[in-house]
Amino acid sequence: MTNHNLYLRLVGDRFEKASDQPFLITPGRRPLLFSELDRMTGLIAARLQSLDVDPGDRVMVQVAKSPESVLVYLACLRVGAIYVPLNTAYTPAEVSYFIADAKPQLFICQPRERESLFTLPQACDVPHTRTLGSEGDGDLLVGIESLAPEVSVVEREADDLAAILYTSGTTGRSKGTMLSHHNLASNAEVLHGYWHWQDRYDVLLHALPVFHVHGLFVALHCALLGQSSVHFLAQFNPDQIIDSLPDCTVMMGVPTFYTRLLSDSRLTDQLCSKMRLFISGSAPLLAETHREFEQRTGFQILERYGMTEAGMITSNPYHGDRLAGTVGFALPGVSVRIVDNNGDEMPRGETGVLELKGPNVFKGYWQKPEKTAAEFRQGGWFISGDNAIMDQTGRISIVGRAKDLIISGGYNIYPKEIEAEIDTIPGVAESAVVGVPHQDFGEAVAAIVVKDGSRQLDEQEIIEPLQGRLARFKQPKLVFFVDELPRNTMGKVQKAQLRDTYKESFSSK
Ligand code: MLC
Ligand code: AMP
Repeated sequence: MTNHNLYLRLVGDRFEKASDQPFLITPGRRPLLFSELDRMTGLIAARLQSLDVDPGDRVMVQVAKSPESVLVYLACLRVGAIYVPLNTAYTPAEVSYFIADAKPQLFICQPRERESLFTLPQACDVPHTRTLGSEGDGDLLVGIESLAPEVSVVEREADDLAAILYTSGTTGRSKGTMLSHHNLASNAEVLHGYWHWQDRYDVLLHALPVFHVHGLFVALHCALLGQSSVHFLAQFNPDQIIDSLPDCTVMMGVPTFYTRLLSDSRLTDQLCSKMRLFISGSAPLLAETHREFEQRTGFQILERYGMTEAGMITSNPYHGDRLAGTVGFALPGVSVRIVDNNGDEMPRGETGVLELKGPNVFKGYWQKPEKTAAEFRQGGWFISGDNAIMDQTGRISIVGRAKDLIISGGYNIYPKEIEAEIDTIPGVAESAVVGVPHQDFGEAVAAIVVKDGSRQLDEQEIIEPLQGRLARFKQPKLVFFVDELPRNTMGKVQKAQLRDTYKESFSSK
């Protein structure tokens, strides 16, 4: 049998001759070298095995971005475990749901979170818990050097799962997106080719979080396939970005990265003299940002479109026009069509819902066969929930969302989840949550609340009870009180009308 383990494609024995080329360069720390990857992941694999992590077991992590966190991901692949990364902003209440759903064999959290997380009843059922800090501290790696490194790479079939990433749903509760070794390998290989990765030459500027598709798979897989050094920054910090840019050739970011860079006078074409490619995705890039960035630096940002369930789906071309406001063409091997509500294909140039098929499309939602079935049409087309137009040449523009979703600074927020929490607050009759334009985050969360008249309520009294229940980035940045919510004749809340009413809310602040 061919071993389809993604680890073999990404690392394997490819770096035996890499000598001392740095892989992850982290400010203030010794770089992690390519030549160390095999041994280090072998040691961590041995630690995972000593904690009874078997192939197919889930390893859930909620840890700071660090070279060690990447090594843990690769070691999980190596032993055939399923990697389940969580946003570090999630509260213990949110984490508790993920633990109950994924039932991990091992949960790894930040040292300072251990106390609060492990008072949760769900956490008590996890066979093993360990900690990992941003400097590689914590008990996961203690004494690791004395272990005999695992030398093998567990055999995996193409469809075996490599990772589960949680995405919220329109019904509120998050679903685990099951991604196979082949889903991830095929997408990585396509991107490496499509973006003309320059092996052993490119240097990647990486300031994204590593618990989502963008920072974890798109960025790191390209770097590993291309044996590229990576400036691995804990988060988006303008000073560190400005310091790193002169040494880098490729940057990947969400639109907020680009608008923040544009507001920094230190961003010049000279600073970018070694750069060859700026990539944007995860949220719509304003045409104005695209234009201003080109004027300032001479670079046309390459915008691509993707989602957790399918990795990258379309991309503007490397050579040829990178048109502002479009996300380019279906990637090689990926089929895209635009359909109406019945699944009938729309004529070119007309708006419909984007559907897709290909080796990148996920294996379904973890233990939710009905939810999975509902997202696929006959013939295996996955319904993206994004409204799009395809022109005569096959070029795609994303023009809105059929799904009720807010994208804020590249993070997805499902209104239903926030509304459900607000509706439990005494004095609230009902609420509607919408995304409204925000200069920094693209969209930000606004809550429109109807009181039940039983008590006085102000903005703080809505936000305060959400602390500890919802991650900060999901909490409303503005609250409005109204007598009633606008509804259509079917009784459905008119979110479009609310978005329109409050569209200037942040610009007037
Ligand atoms: C932070 N905050 C946010 C926020 N990020 N609020 C709304 N939306 C966000 N995205 C809040 C914090 O809770 C805090 O609130 C305040 O804003 C400042 O926080 P911060 O930590 O200083 O923010 P910062 O580090 O500047 O982070 C902003 C950011 C970050 C945009 C750089 O959110 C980010 O890196 N986003 C990228 C997300 C990403 O990788 N998405 C890819 C998904 S994959 P307070 O009240 O406490 O002050 C995907 C598929 C695909 O979508 O196609 O790629
Ligand atoms: P996620 O669920 O985090 O994977 O987010 C996926 C969603 O992000 C997609 O369904 C789109 O709505 C949105 N998205 C990703 N890239 C782009 C883009 N370039 N332009 C517009 N929306 C995007």
